Amino acid sequence: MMENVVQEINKLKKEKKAIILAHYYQRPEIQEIADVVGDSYYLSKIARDCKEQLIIFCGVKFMAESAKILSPEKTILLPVLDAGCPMADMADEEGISKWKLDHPNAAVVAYINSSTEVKALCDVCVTSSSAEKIINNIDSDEILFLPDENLGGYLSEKFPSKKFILWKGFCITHKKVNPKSIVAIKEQIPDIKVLVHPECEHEVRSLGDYVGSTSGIINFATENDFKNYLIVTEEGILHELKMKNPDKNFYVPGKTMTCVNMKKTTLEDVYESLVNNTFEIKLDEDLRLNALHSLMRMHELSS
Ligand code: CIZ
Ligand code: SF4
Repeated sequence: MMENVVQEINKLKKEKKAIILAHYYQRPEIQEIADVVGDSYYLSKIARDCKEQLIIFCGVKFMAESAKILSPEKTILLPVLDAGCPMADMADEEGISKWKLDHPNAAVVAYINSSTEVKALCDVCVTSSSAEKIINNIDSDEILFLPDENLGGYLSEKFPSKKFILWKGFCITHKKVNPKSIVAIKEQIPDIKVLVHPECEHEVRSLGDYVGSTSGIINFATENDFKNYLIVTEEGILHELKMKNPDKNFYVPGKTMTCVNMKKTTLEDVYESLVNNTFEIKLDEDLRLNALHSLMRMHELSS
């Protein structure tokens, strides 16, 4: 059955001249059928620049919407309608509008994990792999950062001369890490390198030998010669890590970290999406234009 679906997907993809993009947090079998696997920054670039006019975006809604914002002429399909990001849902337009009134001189910086409506209210977007470079290029000394309090806290430590005011959102997957489980593994394997995503809480980040985005974590483990790594981010990333580093050992902190929303997309969903054009991302044009500015600035300030 499984092999059949893969064959059908590949056949339909050719017929329809489609490209399949997958985030590092997707299921291994989805990463395997994808044409490109990456983080949200890289995937947003590929979606914008690829020649294909039909994009199957295996990820969560804000990623597919970001692709649509940048490439309105392309058809963007999200195979699972309710693959969302709970963190993105933690920032609401009304609250942000009020926040902006309270801090009229601040630059409003949105993690790309936010809705299109919220992006439309912000000055610039960042991803975890591009945030430092972009914030370095922002003139303003006062920054309203949303929705992730942990990534914002991490960035505020990197830029002590800037004043960060943080929205109180968080990722439910990264919040679950128990720092004690990291300490316990370090006791068992003293030479292990701890690689942590900045969506983790401060106490967890402070135990990291390296803190960075998914692509940063993959690069760190691939470019260094250490043997053992503790990977403190969503487990989907292990697929790429093991493929690139078959001779290294990867561990997880206590319980496996799984994002339920990222795991919703199955091969059958991708197949259905190619057959039925489901689910097409459609955005109101005024809203899209209002959100476009912050994503274009992300690409400008990070290149
Ligand atoms: O930016 C992304 O793709 C996410 C959600 C995580 C990361 O660090 O790459
Ligand atoms: Fe959202 Fe966290 Fe899932 Fe990423 S891992 S999509 S931030 S809930």
